[in-house]
Amino acid sequence: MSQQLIDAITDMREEDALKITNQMLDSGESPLAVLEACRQAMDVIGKRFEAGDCFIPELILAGEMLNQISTEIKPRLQQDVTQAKLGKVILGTVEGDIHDIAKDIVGFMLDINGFDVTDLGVDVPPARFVEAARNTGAKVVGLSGFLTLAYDPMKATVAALKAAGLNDVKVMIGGGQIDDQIRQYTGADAYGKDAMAAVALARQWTGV
Ligand code: B12
Repeated sequence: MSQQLIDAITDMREEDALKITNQMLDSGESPLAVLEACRQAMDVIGKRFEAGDCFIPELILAGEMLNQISTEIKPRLQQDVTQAKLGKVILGTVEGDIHDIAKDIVGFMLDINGFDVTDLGVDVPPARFVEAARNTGAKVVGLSGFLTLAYDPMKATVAALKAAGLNDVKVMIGGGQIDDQIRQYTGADAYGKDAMAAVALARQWTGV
C-alpha cells in the first residue's frame, strides 16, 4: 500500500492520500512506514521541481498533504511512549529557511520520547539559539534545514554557541540534503538522517 500512497501524493490526489494513510494505519501498518512513503513521495516531487516539471503551488500542496498526514499519524505514535521528561532540547529551522514539516516531526518524536522540546520555529537566527540554550540550560540543540543556503547559518549557529561559551551544548543537524560532509563543514557534533536518529542522539547525549 506504500506505493499507492506515494502515487497519490505525487499525483497530488489529496483526498486519496489521506484515505490511503488511514487504510494503512487501520490495517496495522507502522506509522513510521507511512512517514517513509511520504519521504519517498517528497523526493519525487522535489526532483520534479528541480527539473522544472512542477512549481511552487505543487510544493505547497505537497507540504499541506504531509501536514495532514502527520496529524493522522501523531496520535498513533503517541500510544507506546513514555511521559517522563528526560532532558531539554532546543530545536529550530535555521535562518533563511522556512521548511518546518520535518522539524515538526523531529520535535514531535523527541517530545513523545520524553524530551522537553523548545521549538523556536523557522528562520531562526544564531543568537536566538544561543539565548534559548542559555535560558533553558538545554544541553542539546537541533538545527533543521533543507536549503543549500542553510549550511552557512548552521555553521554560524555552531560558532555562536561556542563563542557564547556553551561548549557543553551538543549540536545535531538534519534536513533533506544534510549529510556527514555538511556536518563537518558546519562543525556540528552529529548529523541525524531522520527523527528517530534525533531521538537516539538526544538520548546518547543526555545519558538516558
Ligand atoms: C515541501 C517543500 C517545500 C514547502 C515547505 C512547507 C513546510 N511548511 O515545510 C514550501 C512550498 C514552503 C517550500 C518552499 C521552498 N522550497 Co522547498 N521543498 C519541499 C520538499 C518538496 C519537501 C520537504 C519536506 O518537507 N520533506 C518531508 C520531510 C518529512 O522529509 P525528511 O527529509 O525525510 O525529514 C526527515 C529528515 O530531514 C530529518 N530532519 C529534519 N530536520 C532535522 C533536524 C535534526 C536535528 C535531525 C537530527 C534530523 C532532522 O528528520 C525528518 C523526519 O524524519 C523539498 C524536496 C525534498 N525532497 O526535500 C523541497 C526543497 C527542499 N525546496 C527547495 C526550494 C528551492 C524551495 C524554495 C527556495 C522555492 C522558491 N523558489 O521559493 C522555497 C524556500 C523558501 C525558504 N526560504 O525556505 C529545494 C532546495 C534546493 C536547495 N539545494 O537548496 C528542494 C530540495 C526541492 C528541489 N529539489 O529543488 N518547499
